[in-house]
Amino acid sequence: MRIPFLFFLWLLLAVGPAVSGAEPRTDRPNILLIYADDLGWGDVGCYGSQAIPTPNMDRIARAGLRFTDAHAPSATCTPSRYALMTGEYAWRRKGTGVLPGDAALIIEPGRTTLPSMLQRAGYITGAIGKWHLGLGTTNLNWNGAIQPGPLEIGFDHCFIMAATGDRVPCVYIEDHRVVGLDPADPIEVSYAEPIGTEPTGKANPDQLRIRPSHGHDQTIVNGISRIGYMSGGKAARWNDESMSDQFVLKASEFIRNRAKKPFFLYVGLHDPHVPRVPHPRFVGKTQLGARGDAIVQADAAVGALLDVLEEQKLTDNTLVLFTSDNGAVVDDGYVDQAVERLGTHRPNGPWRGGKYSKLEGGTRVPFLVRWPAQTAPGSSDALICQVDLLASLATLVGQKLEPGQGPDSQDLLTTLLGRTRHGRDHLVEHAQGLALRQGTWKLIPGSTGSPVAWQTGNETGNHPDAQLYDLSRDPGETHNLATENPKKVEELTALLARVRQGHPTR
Ligand code: NG6
Ligand code: CA
Repeated sequence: MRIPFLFFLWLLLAVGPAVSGAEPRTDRPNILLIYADDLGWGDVGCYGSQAIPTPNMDRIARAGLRFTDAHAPSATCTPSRYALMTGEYAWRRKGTGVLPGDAALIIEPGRTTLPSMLQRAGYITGAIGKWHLGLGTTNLNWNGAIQPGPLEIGFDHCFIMAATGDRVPCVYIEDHRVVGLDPADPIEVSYAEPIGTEPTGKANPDQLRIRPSHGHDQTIVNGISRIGYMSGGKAARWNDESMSDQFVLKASEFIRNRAKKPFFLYVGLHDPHVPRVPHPRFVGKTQLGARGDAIVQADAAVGALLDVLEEQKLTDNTLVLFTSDNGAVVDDGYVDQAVERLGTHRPNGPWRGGKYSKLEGGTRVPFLVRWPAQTAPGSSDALICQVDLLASLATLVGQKLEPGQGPDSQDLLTTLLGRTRHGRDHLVEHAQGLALRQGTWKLIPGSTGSPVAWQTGNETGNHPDAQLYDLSRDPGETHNLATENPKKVEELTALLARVRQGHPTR
């Protein structure tokens, strides 16, 4: 009896922690997920951009895999990030559209998320940069403890902006507190009524250094009018020019201070989202004005993070993922020379549409994967989506997902690591309304709604008639085959209806 008991004890000590996930396995890679904001497929050198130097993004591609048919889950930020974190298509849930800066957290604490799954696997997890998934519950007091937020859905640490660069409150939040807040100058935020006595872009255009082209005419912070009103918190307000450096600094600290555990670090870059206010050292680095220069700044941030991995001797065993939350937009609300100086540059590459669009440019984004210990360099045309990261990384770290967890997330680990070219069978693309990809077929059901997204000039893909494209022959979605091929339209319409009705895609 003694020997089996001792053997049992040994088994428990040796295997138990690995099974329960309490102790990290040393063979698991660190995971660095860099998520750019509004960066288009065609903006990156290794995807063919000639006008914007991106040597560091290209550096990831040189030693890794470059995906050409990878998608953000939606054509705007909040729903893409929601799906990335939860493994569920955002359009299944109400309230997952672009959020105001004072929105409540839209992911229920306790739910299985990308960070909570990795936490369970023994990872230390951090979120730095853009959040835009809401904070707190209703009527959040920005001067107290800001929760629930990232820390309640699986991150051990965070340093974030609440929403976007163009939305108030223009302050950083570290864990549960606004950074640098003077209690004598409390912050108030409103998206309904003007608040306090601060100048607005609408009433005081003379005080602006960048004019809005549409919207963006409320409280002025750092010479730029934003969406929403805020008052107070003067000492805590961010400086747009140093935002990228600030995120790099915090992300670098996180990597350097990691405990003896593998880490998962999510870095939401702000660039090249509006307002585009790169640090002076990047101004004029391209001929494209602020948008091009902001991409050079994003590239420098990527380079700085890769350098920290190098310095910490973590390059070989860190899985680096680099992608963007939606396609590109040129005029997204400020007059910043992006339109005038675009020249022949095509921010969305060969794809039609862009941010806000059901056409390919809405969601087809750069997607790079590097893990020198495991991936051979190359490129892949497999159809993949960021919603798949939850299930794929769960497999990587040996975590099981129950059927309801990450219901739309498919395990494409072998695809991500370049061991197969096989990706998804089909994917729902989401902007205002849905579209469906299956193989190289693309269906956009007939829809009302504007053909162009506000004053951005980006085509939305809305049209009263159904559109059917064969991307293998017509990547630019110019030749509608719907009348020629009604059977295909019917087949894809039925498949979209099944997925929409909750047919699990995992
Ligand atoms: C739009 C804003 C746009 C941008 C976008 C969200 C106006 C007129 N336009 O409503 O500037 O902020 O929301 O972008 O307000 S995202 O990348 O966060 O989805
Ligand atoms: Ca975005």
